[in-house]
Amino acid sequence: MIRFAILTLFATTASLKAIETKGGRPNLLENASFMNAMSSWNVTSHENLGKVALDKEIKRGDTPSLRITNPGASDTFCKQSVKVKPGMRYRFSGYIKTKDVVVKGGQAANLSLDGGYERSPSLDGSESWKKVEFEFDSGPSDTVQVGCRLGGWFSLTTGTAWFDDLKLIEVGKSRKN
Ligand SMILES: [Ca+2]
Repeated sequence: MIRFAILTLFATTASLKAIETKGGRPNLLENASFMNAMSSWNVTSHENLGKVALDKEIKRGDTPSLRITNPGASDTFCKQSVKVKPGMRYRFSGYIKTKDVVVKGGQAANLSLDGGYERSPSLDGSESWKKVEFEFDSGPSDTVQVGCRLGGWFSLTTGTAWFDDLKLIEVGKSRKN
């Protein structure tokens, strides 16, 4: 009975993965649409001001979205560690919706690569779902951290942003080589 349960769980996980990778290159992110709550995602927030939660009402598709709220000016980053190949180029895309986002500096709601300034276009104000994306090079790294961000380096932001249906794919060799 236990063995059957484990096999069933495995089969379910495998089929969810298949859905996420449907249509083109494999999505390197785990739990990219927040179907498994906060599994694989970790939160950092400047002065611990940000609040991160799943939203079952405002979402894309059947699974919840991720909601980040900065009640005070903060940089809140919900990110995941992903194994990559050195010297390759990657594209990170996803959907963002905003409400009352006010920037105290450069960056509003965006998708970000940790450890620098590489990020998607950022959205402020109150906007409906919009797709954003950017490409980056892995350089010498074999692991990167990417994720959903309200704020940025030296950029503190207030308001609420929702994130959903994220995708990280390999697009080819780095153009920097
Ligand atoms: Ca979702």
